[in-house]
Amino acid sequence: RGSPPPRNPANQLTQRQLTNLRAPRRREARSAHVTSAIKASDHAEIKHSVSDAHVQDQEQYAEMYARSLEDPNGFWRDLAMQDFHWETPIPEQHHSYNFDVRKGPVFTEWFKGGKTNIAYNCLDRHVGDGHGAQPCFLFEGNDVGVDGAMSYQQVLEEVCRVANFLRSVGVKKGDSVAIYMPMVCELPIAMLACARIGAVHSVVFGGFSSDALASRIEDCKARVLLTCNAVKRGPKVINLKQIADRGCEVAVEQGFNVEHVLVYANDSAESREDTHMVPGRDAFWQDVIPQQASTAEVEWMDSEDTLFYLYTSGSTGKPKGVVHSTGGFMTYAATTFKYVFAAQPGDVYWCTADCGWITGHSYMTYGPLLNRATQVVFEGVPTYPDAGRCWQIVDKYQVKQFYTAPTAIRSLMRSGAEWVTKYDRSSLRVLGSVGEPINPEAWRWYHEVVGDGRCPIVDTWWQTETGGHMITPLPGAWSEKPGSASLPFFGVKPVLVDEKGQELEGEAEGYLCISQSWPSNIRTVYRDHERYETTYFAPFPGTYFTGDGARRDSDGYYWITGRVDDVINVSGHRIGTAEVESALVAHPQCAEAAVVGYEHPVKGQGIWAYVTLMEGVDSSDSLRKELVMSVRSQIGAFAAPDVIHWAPGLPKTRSGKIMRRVLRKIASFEEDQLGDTSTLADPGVVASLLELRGK
Ligand code: 6R9
Repeated sequence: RGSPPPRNPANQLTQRQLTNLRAPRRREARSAHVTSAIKASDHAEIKHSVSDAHVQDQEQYAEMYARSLEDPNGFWRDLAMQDFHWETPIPEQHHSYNFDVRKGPVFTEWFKGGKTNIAYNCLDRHVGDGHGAQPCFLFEGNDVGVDGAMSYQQVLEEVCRVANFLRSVGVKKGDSVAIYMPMVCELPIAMLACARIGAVHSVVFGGFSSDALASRIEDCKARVLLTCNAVKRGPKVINLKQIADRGCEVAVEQGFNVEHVLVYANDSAESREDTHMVPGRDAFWQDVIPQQASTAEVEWMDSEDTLFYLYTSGSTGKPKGVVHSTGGFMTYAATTFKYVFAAQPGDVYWCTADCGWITGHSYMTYGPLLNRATQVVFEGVPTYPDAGRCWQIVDKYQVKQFYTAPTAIRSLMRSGAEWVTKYDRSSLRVLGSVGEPINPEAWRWYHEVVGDGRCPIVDTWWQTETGGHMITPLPGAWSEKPGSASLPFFGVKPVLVDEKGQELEGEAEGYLCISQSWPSNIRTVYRDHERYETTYFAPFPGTYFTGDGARRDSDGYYWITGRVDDVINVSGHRIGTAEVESALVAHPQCAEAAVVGYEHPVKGQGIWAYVTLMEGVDSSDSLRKELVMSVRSQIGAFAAPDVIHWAPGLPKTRSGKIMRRVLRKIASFEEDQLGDTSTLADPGVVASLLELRGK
């Protein structure tokens, strides 16, 4: 294994790769240099006052927070009963859990015995209260001028029709349904239709490849797939149906058969006549859904019945199917939405996330509708047709709360303030950030340019596994510090621990864990409860381990320092290094691969792949492209490595473990800080990697 040091010019990093690397690097929010930059800004506090916020000051918060930890059973029962319809009321005692692996199996129950339905609470409840005519979705297409609106009444009727269709093809409570769609209103409608009949949705982000789709379909055994013929993203047309068809074929090769495919015809991207349909399996949404009845019986669900699976990447192995249940998720998503966005019924809210990720579940589909918001559904990308698109949409719909990822802020920031200031943003009240640490520079631009210094920034830290916001400012309730997620939400008890699991008090930096159950914590990993326990509960017994590091300052504010495991966060997308490595090694000429993250000026982190070729194989630009292609086809374009670094050998310990720390230092041009390399089996490897990287 391993080829001799390559000699041709193609071996070095390409000019393009180098140009990407040489872009100014931001160290503020990560790595060792970070702490001092952050520390210096500890005192740069900004305080807003928000007249209609639900929590007015830190005193009120402290009181509610204390009760939420002391009496979780009562605190959350009161909120859940007061805000939602329960067909069977929640029993007085409804909550129990065990987070301690030493004391037996880990489990969580909230509102157990209460029966409800989340789709009913999102739609029927508001329509029944006389709000049927209120706009529910404001659709903004990829191309300027393509738009539309749907009222709560219309969404309810469409959800019922889709629910009836699903029932007509045999979907019952507890069955899995896969959804692979772009950001059109029919995507949240499809999710709500599943929830209405008790089917478990598994949404697969539209950027995933056919292989990734197939493995998710196969893992959750979804016999029904809802998809779309095509979508326009900026100037590009993406043929989703072709990818979905291939995904179904791959599933069949793995022994699993998708029986029904419902295809929403997105005529603005591709005409129906051009869409390939499989007779007996496929039907167009527009042909079969209008024929269904516009009312459908609700399936009353026990609070602990599963609402959805969402696959997410971890440090090792294949993606995990994160399981969320009905009542806890509903209550927590709705309550966080209300408090964190200072939301009032009827507010116009816009989250740029895709429903394929958790943010699109909690803060697109469910949280806003549970609070009767009117929300913008945007099919396109923030930079098309130009860098002013987001602010044009904010202006057009008079958006009050805007929620996006730091990567989008950084990319828009580069285009200049004039794209922002030419539009009216006076409707904005709260600006949110999610997905990765926001560097103070981007924070200030967001605050000063986008929000004219008027709007609080809610930097919300949370995860697929947590179901909702965990550490976040509440608008106006306390001062914000650029780059800090600040304080825990109700019911959340963060702890910082050292490597030995010792809890650290006061000002400290360590591994971030959560020591009490909150209503929407992950219930299990689908079909792998053991993996659930070993990943989240075994590392620091008695707590849920987040995989993130954090620092707590003298005011008790938390500063998330990023993942401490082998997960890379590219533009807010979680990518497991092991997944990318296995996609690279699947190429017949690749002997070994090791992937690390490095700082990227726009994406937050980029993907740097070290590749060792098979004996006798020469590196070349075309091989580089094939390797990138291999990742695109097995995972998706968003996981494509930014850098392929030819590696005659990888730095390993004598026991054969790859020293990723060394690879990270080389990728960040910090070879002066390699640290102790004396345990390397072959110390010469480092020099040859540096030579092949260039200066
Ligand atoms: C919601 C979501 C989770 C990981 C998480 C952390 C990072 C998310 C953040 C943040 C710093 C924030 N993350 N929000 N880091 N500040 N405000 O993104 O879920 O896709 O599961 O990613 O994202 O590293 O562990 P998910």
